This record gives sequence, C-alpha cells and structure tokens, in this order.
Amino acid sequence: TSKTIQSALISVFSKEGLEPIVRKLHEQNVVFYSTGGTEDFIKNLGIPVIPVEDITSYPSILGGRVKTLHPKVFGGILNRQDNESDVQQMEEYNIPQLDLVIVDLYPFEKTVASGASEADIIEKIDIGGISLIRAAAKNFKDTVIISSVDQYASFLELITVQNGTTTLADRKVLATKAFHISSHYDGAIFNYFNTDETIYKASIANGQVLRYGENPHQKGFFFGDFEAMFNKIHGKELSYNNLLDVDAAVNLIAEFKKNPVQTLQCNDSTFAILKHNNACGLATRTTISEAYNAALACDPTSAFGGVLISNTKIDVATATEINKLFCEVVIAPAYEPEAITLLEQKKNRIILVQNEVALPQKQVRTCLNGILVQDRNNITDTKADLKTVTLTAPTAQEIEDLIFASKVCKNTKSNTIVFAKNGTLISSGTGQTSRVDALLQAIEKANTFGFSLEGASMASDAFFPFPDCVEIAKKAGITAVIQPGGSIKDELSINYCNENKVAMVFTGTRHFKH
Ligand code: 93A
Repeated sequence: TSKTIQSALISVFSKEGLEPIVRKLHEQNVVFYSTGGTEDFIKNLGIPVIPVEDITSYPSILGGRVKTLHPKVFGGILNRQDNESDVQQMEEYNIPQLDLVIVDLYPFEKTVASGASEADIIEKIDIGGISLIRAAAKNFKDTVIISSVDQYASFLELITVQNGTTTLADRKVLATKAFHISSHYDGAIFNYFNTDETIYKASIANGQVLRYGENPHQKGFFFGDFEAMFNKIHGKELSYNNLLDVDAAVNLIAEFKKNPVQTLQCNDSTFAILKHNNACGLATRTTISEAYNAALACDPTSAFGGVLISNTKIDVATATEINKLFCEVVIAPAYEPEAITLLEQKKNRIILVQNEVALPQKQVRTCLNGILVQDRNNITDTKADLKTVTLTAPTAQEIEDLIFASKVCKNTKSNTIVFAKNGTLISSGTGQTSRVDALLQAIEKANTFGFSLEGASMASDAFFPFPDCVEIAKKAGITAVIQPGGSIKDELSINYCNENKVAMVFTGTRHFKH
C-alpha cells in the first residue's frame, strides 16, 4: 500500500509556500502538470512542467472557468490501479496517471469578507479545484491529496522522510482533511447564498423553523430529531424556550430513573417542575400524585407556566391535580388513558411521552466565532463517592437527602445552593454570581414558602472558598452538607462544621452548569 509519487497535478491560487515542495518533488523525479498561473510559477523556478492543456487538448476556456474539468484529468486521478478495466481504459484513452494533486482553492471567504461585488464573489466559487480535491480524496487508495497551504510543511517533511512515498494511512488522513476543506468551502458558499430561513430549513435534515427564538424579535430554529425522543400527543407547537426547558427537564429526571442501582429512596416516583431551565419543585414519593403535590408545594409561584416531568406513568389522580395548574409542558414515560383525556382539556398544553432513548453524550453551543463541544456530565454522586470530612457523620436519611440535593444541584445553573429534606427539594439559589448570594436566595425562598430548614441538607455545585457559607447555613438550620471539596481553605469550613456538629461530605466532583 506504500506508493511512490511519480506525477503531480498542481493548481494553486496562492503560490506561497509551494517552492520547497516543488523542488523536493523535482529532486525525486516527479513529473509536473499544471494550470496557467501555477505553470508559470514552476517554470520560473527552472523546473519542467507540462501544461494541463497538453493532457486535455483544450485551452483554458470561459475566462478560466473551465481549466481542469476534463475526463483525461479526472481519469488520471480517479482510476483504480488494481482494477483491470480501469488500467485498460487508461491505455485506451491515453490518460496520464496523476499520483498527487495539490490545490489551493479560490479564496471564496476572503472575497466575501472584502466586501467585493456579487459578480466577483461568484467568480471566486472554485469548481475545478474543489472537484480535483474531492476526486483525489475519493481515490485515496491510489492518489495523494494536498488540499490546503496549511498542509505543506508536514507534507514536505513526510516526502523527505519517506523518500517520496506515502502509505495508505497517510493518504487516508489527507483525504479526511480534504473532505473537511471541501465541506467547509461549500458551507461558506451556502452561508453566503442563504438569507432565507425556508432554504435553511429545507437544506438541513430535520431543521425546524420555530415561531421565534428566545424573544419574539429573534428568529429561531431547532436542528434535531424531536420525534426520536418524544411522542407529542397534544398541544401547541413547542417554542424555543419550551425546548430548552424540556432539555433541562429530561436531563434532571434522568438522575431519578426508577430503580437505578445505587439509590435507595430515589427509586420511587419522582416529579419535577422546572422554570427557566431550573427545578423549582422536585420530590420523590411512593406514589406519583404525592410526588407531584410535594413538588408543587416547593414553590407554587414559580410553578405557574412551568414544565412538568415525571419519571413514572401519570395516573388520573396526578392528572387531576396537574389540571388545576397552568403549565406549558407535561412529560412522562406513559399516561393512563383517562389522564390524557384530563390533561387535553387545556388546548395549548403540550403533552409529551418520553421515549426510552439514551440522551446525547455530547453538548454543543456557540462560542465567539465557533462552537464549544463537551461530554455530557455523566457523573452522578453516589453513596460510594462520599467522603465524610467532619467528626459528625451524616445520618442515613441525611445521606439520602445529600445525594438527592446534589442531583438537583448538578442540573441547576451555577452558582447554586440546594436544600433538601426527606426526598423533597426545599429551595435553591440559582445562577448567582456568588455562592453566598445563592445560599441567601435559597434561605429566603425556603422562608417564603414556609419551610423549616432545621435538619435539612445542603448541596453546593462547587467548593466553598471561605467558611462563610457553612456558617450561614448552620445558623439557618442545615445539619448536613455535600460539596466537591478542594479549596485551599477547606479546613476552615471543616473546623466550623466540627465545632457546630454539622456533618460534611466531599465528593471530589464539581458540577458547574452554565
Ligand atoms: O474556475 S475553476 O473552477 N475551473 C477549473 O477548471 C479549475 N481548475 C483549477 N478554477 C479551477 N482551478 C483553480 O484555479 C484552482 O483551485 C486554483 O485555485 C486555481 C489555480 O489557477 P492558476 O494555476 O491558473 O493560478
């Protein structure tokens, strides 16, 4: 599968950086074929080069629009050297073998960015060059493709070290890079042409035009396969914000799967209510209607217009309760038929059956002029992860509540503090710029809705840089704390807990969510 380069077709817009490669290949007795400007460049180096017109017996025509687009050129690139009929046809039609193709495309994006006229931009849509790249990449078994100036340096090193030969693996890597270049190039052309959302919709699989984005003056689209994850049985079209809440809801409820291996109490029925992507109510009980009522009691004010999610089939008793609330979306793995009839009474209410499919393992968002991609946060703190760092150990119930609180914490916008007791979310501080603010917000919310924090457990998404949080929490009634640990001042928080008989456990895992 190692092949020695004996011939090369070079057609580059920018001639920069080409000279050392041409000289090295010449040393290695490579025969050059080339297009107009590139041909002049090679000739000026004093190196022999055959004009591509000699292969095609055609001049460059239509102002250069058709230079290399010819069966003899593409035959030289695309022929399979282990295919008898290909080999025979190469002879029959007198097609020269082209082992290597080097292309630097017309600078389409630069031309757009320069504010050039449409006519100038159109002329910078490379047709022949992109075809050369795709053809050579397709035939990587026999052909080498250098598709960008960025690849020159490593290619020069490769042919120097390997004495003009390439391996199949080398060629496949270069083909991959080539398709990256060609897809990006066509993507840029598409972006230039596309100003209309309907074309956008039609051109991307499963793209869905939303009523609007986060606000009515913003356009919004969803690219994904909603139907793979849900069966929508009732209600209006989902909005951009609905989709974000549904995403937050399914990630949250995934922590409370029925009968997971490690948890005790949380294997029961769990119901969550979300607003603005954060949980404002969540509870685990033996029946789903009890769980719903407890979740609603957590913060009935925020629950208005919320997104509801259950880890269990929704029965008539629960649907009857839900029906009293104005809510945007209800999600559950299943519904009793009469529960659906009840929930459908509100025309707009969206009712979703969540299919049993795995959640995506990668998360993507825009960042500056690109995107950020990360793995899904798949760590859920379990009993086994807890390291008690205080003299006082958490009780069995507190351990349950700490893990429960930590699961909510992980799925709440940072900075966050979460209070829980007896399988119920009491309150949380969400998306604050300081941890103390998150804590104070959680305390105030608990007070507002009439909860006592006496004996409650607290979770923090990140470590405490100072002992202030445990001090404030203890004074509010908190008796057990879960946090990652790892601050250089951990000792101060631990000392305070020891002096005040608060139990604290470290998990070693931070759960930021932004
Ligand atoms: O106008 S094209 O799309 N038609 C072609 O047949 C063709 N073949 C190569 N442009 C074509 N090229 C491009 O010409 C190459 O991609 C490269 O950017 C440029 C090199 O032209 P020259 O060697 O004349 O400077």
